[in-house]
Amino acid sequence: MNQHATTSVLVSRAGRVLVAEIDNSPVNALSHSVRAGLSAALDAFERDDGVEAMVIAARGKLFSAGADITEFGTSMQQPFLGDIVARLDGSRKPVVAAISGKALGGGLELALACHGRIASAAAFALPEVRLGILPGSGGVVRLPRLVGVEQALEMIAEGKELNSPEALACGLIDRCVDGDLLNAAIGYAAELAASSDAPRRTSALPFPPFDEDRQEEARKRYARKYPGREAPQKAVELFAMASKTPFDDAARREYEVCKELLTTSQSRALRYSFQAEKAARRVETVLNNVQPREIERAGVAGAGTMGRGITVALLNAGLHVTLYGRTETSLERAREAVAKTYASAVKRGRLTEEAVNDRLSRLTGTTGISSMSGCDIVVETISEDLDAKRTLISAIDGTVGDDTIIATNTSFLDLEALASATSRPQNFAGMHFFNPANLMKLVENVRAEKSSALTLATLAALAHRLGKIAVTVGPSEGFVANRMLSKRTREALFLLQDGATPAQVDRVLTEFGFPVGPFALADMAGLDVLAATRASRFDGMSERERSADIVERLVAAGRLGRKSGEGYYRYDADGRKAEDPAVAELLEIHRRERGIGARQIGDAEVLERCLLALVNEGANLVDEGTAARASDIDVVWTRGFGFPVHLGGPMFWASERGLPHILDRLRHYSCAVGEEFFAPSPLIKQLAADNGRLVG
Ligand code: 3H9
Repeated sequence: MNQHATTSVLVSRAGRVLVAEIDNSPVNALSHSVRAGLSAALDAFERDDGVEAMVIAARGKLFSAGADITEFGTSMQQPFLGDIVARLDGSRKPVVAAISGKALGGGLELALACHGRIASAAAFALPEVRLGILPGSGGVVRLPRLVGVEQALEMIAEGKELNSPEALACGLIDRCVDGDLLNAAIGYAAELAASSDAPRRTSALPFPPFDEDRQEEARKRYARKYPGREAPQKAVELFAMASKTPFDDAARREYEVCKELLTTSQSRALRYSFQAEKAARRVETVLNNVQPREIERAGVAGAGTMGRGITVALLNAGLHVTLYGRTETSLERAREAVAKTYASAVKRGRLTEEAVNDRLSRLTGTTGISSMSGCDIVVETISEDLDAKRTLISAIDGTVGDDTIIATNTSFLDLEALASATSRPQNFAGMHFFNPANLMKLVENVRAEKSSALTLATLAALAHRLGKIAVTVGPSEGFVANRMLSKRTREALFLLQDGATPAQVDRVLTEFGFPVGPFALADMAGLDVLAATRASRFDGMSERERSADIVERLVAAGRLGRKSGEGYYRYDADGRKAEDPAVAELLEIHRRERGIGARQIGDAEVLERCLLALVNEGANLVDEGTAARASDIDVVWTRGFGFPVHLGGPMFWASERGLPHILDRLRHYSCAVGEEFFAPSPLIKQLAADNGRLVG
């Protein structure tokens, strides 16, 4: 092939087919240089009578990640993606998209405007909604014409991803190939050119019916599933409009809506979150050109709930796993739990039997710690008992190779006390998973005093490989996640003392957007567990905090949370919760004994106190360097505790309100609740004085 490069697109000829390959590492984003390259390729294609068809393909690991997110908010340079897409659609000669890896957002829109789509094993999605926007270059007006309204809505309003067989089955692509994609695409393009039929334009297909009942049903569904989110609702509106509007007018409206959505605070928050997650992955030490170590064999020491979840996560990522359990019985139970997780994935159509067999074939169980000897990493994950952990870690240290990394999945123990149980403190760090570890996206990687850059880089890379977002934090009691959570929990308890009810606090926070309120969450975690945590922190607690012994009283009354059918709430046999007058009475007695008069507390105060408790502690964590950057805090809260991502996270939320206002409110609650709980963080004081922001 005779090849020349125009900007970020390589153009070549294969017989009478022009081949344009996008080449814009790392993800073939449709940056200006790509758009200019595609435009030039189209010029050549239209001009040259010697070519009768064109293929758009891509170099690298994926077809295209879509519009270049870094260009959002800048003045976009022509040619626009919409112009290119319109030219493709209208071409009198056929164009085929050859899709490998992933076609996302604008990348998929490019393919939708072609006259044929052929793919190897790939994934297809319009994830714009995750950025608070909607497709703006024909995704909304074209996709439903190919795959129907329901499938298109799921993809556009929810960001659902399809794989190649699914895309083939619903008509999104025309062909799927196992072998050489580019050659197959060239052959397909030549076939289309040889046909006497005019190129098949998606725009010429009818928009499927979308009647008012279905619109209403979709609106309600998304209001339930994505409360407070604007873009999914807008998607329904756009579909309704496109179903009764000529194609070109509808395409123009789609673009306008995309631009309008870009200016909303939700989109700003969601785009900020995307950048925050990207930043979190940049462990400072990794920036010093440290290449992470290859990890293929992992050990999991501890076969309890966390160990099982971590095992599944590692197996899913293609690793070989040796799972250590103390007894054959515990190991057997863990094996059954892992198999059950996979059986349910098969039942839900998420995994094939073959894929499960492959995963299970990579799992070895053992009751002998010496079986860990060949592991590249061992994650210790037994219960939070310092001595027991030290003993196990020391045994692991004695059996594995010198380079092996040992990570501990502790959520609050002193890392140095654990590191000192090894002869390799440089190869030791915390890796704090959240339950259920195979599903929860967040991992806190915790730097111990002597953890090497290589160790931290390797843990960050491993978390990424597991499909998780890792935030690397410094040691501190509870690290970032649990330290902040404990402050919110404390404030929620104070609110109960002051007169709020568990149901009110939970309702206010779920209305704000948290999936679950603090008291329902406490019932899930187990009140005995929380009482034990409070007991372990008792010495460091203030008088007021000690006196808020509501959890202890509930536990003494036999209310352990969901597992005993009673906690802050009462649960029926189906697990449905209801308020319990016995809890109201227990709170009343508690207040009487403490001499606290209950008062009516407004919802606004409940919300403000819970959020400010987070914001202030988050700022302290940044100030003292436990969190490397304020945006890491937001990643922890959006990914770990369901802080509504369209509000950015506590640091973004505070920055949007303005730090002078936040400082004002902290001072207000310092007086009303107690100086020691709301004493403004020095960082907030300083930023308020400078009119600065914590993030964004
Ligand atoms: C859109 O298309 C709008 C249209 O409708 C048109 C409107 C008019 N742009 O995640 P990775 C960076 S909206 C710029 O580590 P992976 C990423 O930040 C767009 N940069 O790799 C990272 O940079 P760094 C809709 C992007 O293999 C590097 O590439 N598309 C973009 O784990 C490597 O990424 C999306 O929302 C981008 N579009 O995953 C796709 N995408 O090295 C969002 C990535 O400096 N992206 N980068 O940190 C993704 O889902 C994943 O990044 C992807 C690769 C699956 C592509």
